[in-house]
Amino acid sequence: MEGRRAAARDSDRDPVISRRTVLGGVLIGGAGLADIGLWRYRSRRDPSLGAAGPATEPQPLAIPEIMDGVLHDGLRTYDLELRTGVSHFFPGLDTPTLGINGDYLGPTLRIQAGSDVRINVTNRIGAASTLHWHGLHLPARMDGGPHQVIRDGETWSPEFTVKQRAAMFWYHSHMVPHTGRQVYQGLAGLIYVEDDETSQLNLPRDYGIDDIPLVLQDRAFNGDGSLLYDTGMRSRMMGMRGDVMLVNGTVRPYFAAQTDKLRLRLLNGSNSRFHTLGFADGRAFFQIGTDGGLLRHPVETARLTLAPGERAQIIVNLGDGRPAQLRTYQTPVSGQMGQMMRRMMGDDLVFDVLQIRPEAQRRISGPLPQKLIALVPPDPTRAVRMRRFVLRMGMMGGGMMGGTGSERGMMGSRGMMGGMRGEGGMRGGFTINGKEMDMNRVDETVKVGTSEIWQIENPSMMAHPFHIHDVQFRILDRNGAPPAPGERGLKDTVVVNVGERVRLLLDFVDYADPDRPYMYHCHILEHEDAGMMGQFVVTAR
Ligand SMILES: [Cu+2]
Repeated sequence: MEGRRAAARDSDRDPVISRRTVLGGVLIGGAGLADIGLWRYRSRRDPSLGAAGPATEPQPLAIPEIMDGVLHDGLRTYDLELRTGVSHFFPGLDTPTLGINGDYLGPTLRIQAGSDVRINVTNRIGAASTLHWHGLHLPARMDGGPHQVIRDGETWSPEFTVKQRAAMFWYHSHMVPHTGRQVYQGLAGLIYVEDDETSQLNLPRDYGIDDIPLVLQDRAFNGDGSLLYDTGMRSRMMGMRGDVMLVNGTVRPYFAAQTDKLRLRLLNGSNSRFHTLGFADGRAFFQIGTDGGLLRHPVETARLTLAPGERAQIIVNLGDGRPAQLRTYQTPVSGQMGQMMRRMMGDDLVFDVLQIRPEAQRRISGPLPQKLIALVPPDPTRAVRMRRFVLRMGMMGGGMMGGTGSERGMMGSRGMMGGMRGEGGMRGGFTINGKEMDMNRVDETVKVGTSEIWQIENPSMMAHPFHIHDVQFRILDRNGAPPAPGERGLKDTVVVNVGERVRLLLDFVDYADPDRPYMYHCHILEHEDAGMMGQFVVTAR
């Protein structure tokens, strides 16, 4: 679905104003090309195709194939192949893409918790890549991070035990400094972990029927239909953004619901754009899960913000039989500077995500359980130490929101136009604790069997989603205040807003390996590629 501006203030200059219709009292439009933002990305389409591009008819939502693997040598075995492909996001236009066992994205791996698995990953994309199991707790050498490179033509076969609560995880390329480009082109897929505790709950669980995965990705396109991935300074700094929303690779999807409740498993699979979700008719829904598991209780809400890398599970009630339009809204930002940055980033675009069409005959799902899973509140007293992580952006994005004198001094020494590395090729700017990512440097060493508090601080001018490999952590507080109810579950990615200090509690329960590091990084992929990443090892006590 084409992005549109949240405000209609420029509608009279909008060449596609005639496409706008009123649905559920909310202005829905095909805008996206009419651009007033200073730096906003927009697709470059062939003018003969019309201003909003060729695809304006709703398409059935694509559901990724589910893959249960086969038992082989006592291991549940999954075969994945990274491929080049051609996708048809718009009728009559070929889009070269990357996919896993297909043209774009990959199958959903369904795994029972406790299983021993082997995943054979064969790379046939013509370039080196990796596949990282985002959110899974496993040995560092199985993690699929930047140290587990799979060269073109090779197969990598990690084996590990799945030690998770039931949740939706995902896998994606982690091929620094090309992670942003490879994920953008399609190297990502989902993992469903099931367990007995969650399976006993009365929750929708028919994959593709009432348990629906939704991978949200904004993309920009060139006039010939190819993906537009920009490596210029602006996309390095703000992260790559587009004006077309793909949901499981579908432009403007609809879904015919056969049940009166839907469980939506949402992944923000965008490179950099935050998505704040809600329904056009204002209906509330229940959040039941976070990144790494279910919540203790359903949390009723009308809005949910997901940063890149974050997941959530929600239950939508369709008992009234009315169509429900899932869409995005502006993500709240604070202060005038935040507003200005948002305009510059094109962050005032909002999107239709999914049109849900309840069928006349619907299966009754029964009441939503009031209690979900057992989850004890995090206990910070068991932490043996605290570590600080200060996220900083170079150029105009850093150091202007406070921080210590020495931090400002460091900014000054880099200069306002220090340049950046990553695909853009330049260096400087994106740091954690003043350091850019270095594959040959271990930044932190933690002891197995201990718990720690990690305090993530953001003195930069943008919110950053901080992702930590190896662990599912808990959020203790944000600037001293307890986390929102929807964040009180297991997390592997946490938003650190401008000026915030977020404290996390991490348990390092096993898998000591002094030689192979895990990563922690910003999940804005262009920031990660530019150096906002560090490495830690877990060592024996
Ligand atoms: Cu970032």
